[in-house]
Amino acid sequence: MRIFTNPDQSGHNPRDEFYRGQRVPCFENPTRADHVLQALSAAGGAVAVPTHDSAAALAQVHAPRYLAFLQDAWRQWLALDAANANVQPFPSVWPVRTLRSDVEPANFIARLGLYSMDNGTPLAAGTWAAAKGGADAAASAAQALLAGERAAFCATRPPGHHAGPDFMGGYCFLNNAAVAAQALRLGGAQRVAVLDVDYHHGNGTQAIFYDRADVLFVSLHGDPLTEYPFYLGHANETGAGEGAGFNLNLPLPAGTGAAAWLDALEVACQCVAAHRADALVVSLGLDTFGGDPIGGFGLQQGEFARLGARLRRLGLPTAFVLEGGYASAELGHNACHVLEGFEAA
Ligand code: SP5
Ligand code: ZN
Repeated sequence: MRIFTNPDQSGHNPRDEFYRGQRVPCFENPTRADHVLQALSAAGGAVAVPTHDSAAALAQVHAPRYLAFLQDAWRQWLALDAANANVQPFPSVWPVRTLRSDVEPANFIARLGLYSMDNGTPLAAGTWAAAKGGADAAASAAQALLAGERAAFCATRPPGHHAGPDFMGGYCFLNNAAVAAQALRLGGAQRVAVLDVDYHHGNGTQAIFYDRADVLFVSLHGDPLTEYPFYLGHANETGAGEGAGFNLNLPLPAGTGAAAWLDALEVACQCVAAHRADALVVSLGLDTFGGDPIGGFGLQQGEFARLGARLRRLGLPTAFVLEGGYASAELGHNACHVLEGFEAA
């Protein structure tokens, strides 16, 4: 299977994030992609740099003013004060209910709040290049499938599934899975399914496709009543307008073990099969691993192999996109187990 890297991933390297009022080193860091790449290439994956530009798909899944902001944000931050090169900007105010989000403020931190869903998604000097490189990897995986390859894997970071039409959040900036799905549509796929197995609900992907019937979104994740992203991911979110019936959420309580998780996976896969899609995009979060520092499920290597094998049985051209997973040292092995399960089935 072709493994697309993101040559610019390590430029997104913010120092720390907030955790219970303290600053702690970022869970989402460059070592993650290094571990995944090392393990997948050791297992015989054909490593390749991105071959396609994601610009056309990006313009259809994200708002122009959000893309313009993200691309220029670090320059704007430095323009406030050259000493900001060593300072992380964080939003501190957000346009919640009753406040206006249609007017872009002139103040940089206010603009950062407008385009963020949380204060847990730090920007760095290389954020745009890294996010764009990941989106290009996703577009390249889509092209590989359109050219007839059975599957492709994007070993990229930062992740993408929390990034919505016009906001960043949950360590995500550009929605790689949505880019892959949209690139498949642009390349002629009539129907696409996105299956999100990250521990956290893929609120951004859901939002991007919520009123569309051509892209099905199915997710199994920690119950948002207690788990990030908290404000989306409930079972009664089923799609709107043309997209009614094309969104399926399977929230599971924190602490859910392998058996119940595999049962939910079966429900999710049957929904994907019923969509009669031309291609599948898997938002592959590995923070469902029992040893993950921020996820609350207990999956082990065997379940990752079973996940891969079950996905294979769907019989669809499949693009895997790495999302979360923060047990860095084990991340590569867990990714390998998914792909070995897929390739052995
Ligand atoms: C892509 C992805 O997995 N994003 C996750 C973003 C989660 N951000 C909030 C992290 C808060 C950490 N909470 C730790 C709870 C430990 N019990
Ligand atoms: Zn996650």
